[in-house]
Amino acid sequence: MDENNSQGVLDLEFSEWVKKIKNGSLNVAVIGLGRIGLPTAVTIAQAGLPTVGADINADIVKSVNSGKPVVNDEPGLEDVLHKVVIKSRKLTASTEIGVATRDADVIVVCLPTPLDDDSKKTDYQFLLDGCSEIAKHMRRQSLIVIESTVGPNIVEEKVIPVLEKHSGMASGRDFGVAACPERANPSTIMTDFGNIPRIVGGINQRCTDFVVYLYEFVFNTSVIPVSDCKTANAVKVVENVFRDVNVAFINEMAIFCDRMGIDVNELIKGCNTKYNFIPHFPGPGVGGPCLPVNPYQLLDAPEAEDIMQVVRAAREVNTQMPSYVIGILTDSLKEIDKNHTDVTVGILGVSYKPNVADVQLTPIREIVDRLQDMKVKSVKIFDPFFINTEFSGIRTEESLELLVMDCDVLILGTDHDEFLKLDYKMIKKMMRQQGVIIDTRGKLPYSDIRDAGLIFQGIGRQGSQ
Ligand code: SAJ
Repeated sequence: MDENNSQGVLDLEFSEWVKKIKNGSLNVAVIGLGRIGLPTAVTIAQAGLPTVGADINADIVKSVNSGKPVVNDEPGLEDVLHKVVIKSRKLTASTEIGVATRDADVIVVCLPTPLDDDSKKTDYQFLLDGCSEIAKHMRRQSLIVIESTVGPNIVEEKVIPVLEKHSGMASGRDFGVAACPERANPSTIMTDFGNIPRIVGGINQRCTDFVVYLYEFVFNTSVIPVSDCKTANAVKVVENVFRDVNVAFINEMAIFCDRMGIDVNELIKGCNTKYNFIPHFPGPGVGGPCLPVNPYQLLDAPEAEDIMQVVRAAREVNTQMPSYVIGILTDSLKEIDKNHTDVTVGILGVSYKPNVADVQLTPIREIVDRLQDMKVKSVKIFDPFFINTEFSGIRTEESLELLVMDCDVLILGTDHDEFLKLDYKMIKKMMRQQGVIIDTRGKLPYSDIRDAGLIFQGIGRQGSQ
């Protein structure tokens, strides 16, 4: 066969595909070496497959080729990266997508699909630009796997047309496509790969079957085949929208509890004695790279235009929770007869979820911004994962003590383990007169707080006796 028609992997019999994987001669490219792409690339290389990563960021490429990750808050990543770059030399990285894809049999795409905060529309430009570059260099009969989280309609309606347009090839006939959206969680990615099943849907059965086998081999987890790309992508966004809706539900129940004088923690505990109740917990809003983004990817689909009221309402509820926290603060200041311009507010924790160093779309940012807009006397921040850094224009404190000193109000923004066992008698001494503690996570011991002579407030906690 001439160069253009040299046999590609999709020409192989399934048994030959299996053999190529087992003997480590399947060449893989991973496009995008970020939170998901780098752990993905090192795991593929660790399975013995020659892997070339590509990233637009030269610093990332340089650090990968030196065997060191730029971001080192993924346990287990550095060891494997060092092994596959320095020892087995199965992984190299380049800033050129063409370099990564020109010899690749399989091209795994892990490019970002961020939410544009103003328009609430997902920005697919990074993904589509990457795919047009891949298209210019990819080999005939290569297999493209989209791992980026996209709306259910995006691979079929946007990605495949770009790949066809810039390659001059036809999907199905000349190259294969499958969707295998990532499901690993920031900070536990390397272990999640082996623990969380993967969902794979291809443009035809051959693509699905080939990717199912490859991902079972590489990630050593169960891989569930589904009918097509849109089904695989729908699974990913729907499982997270389900979570966003449930969080919104319990947030609204917490507001109801405040009006009723019921302790929402007691309510949840009671409901959870029923076998089919799934507990979720009220908070100051929903942050992170997934839950605040995935609903809009669902709502972006034209087919969602006149439906999905529940999904829309859930977003409304969750995005107004920072305002609800500010309302609790202003009510508390009335209770202690203090004007907000005279008070210093301390924020305990800014990460979007506990025990991680990640402020992506954290709801605490809106709370801090609102406090500054209100012109409170001063806002102080302490987060053990962000010591002496800048957050919303404020330099974070170096210690909990420096935060608490002379504060009138403390707001628990993130339930980091460090904040769950505080000495409230000490805190009472360090705060100004009649200190207030606002627990936005329902995790603090309200009786200890009250016994120490501090005022306790929370979301849905008016009924806490
Ligand atoms: N949240 C609540 N109440 C809850 C649960 C979550 O307010 O009952 C808030 C959290 O504080 C956070 C946001 O929602 O701000 C998201 O929380 P999350 O636990 O869902 O954390 P994420 O964003 O890291 O979610 C990821 C998701 N994984 C992927 O999309 C690959 C999610 O599906 C997982 O359930 C979650 O990790 C996990 O289990 O750790």
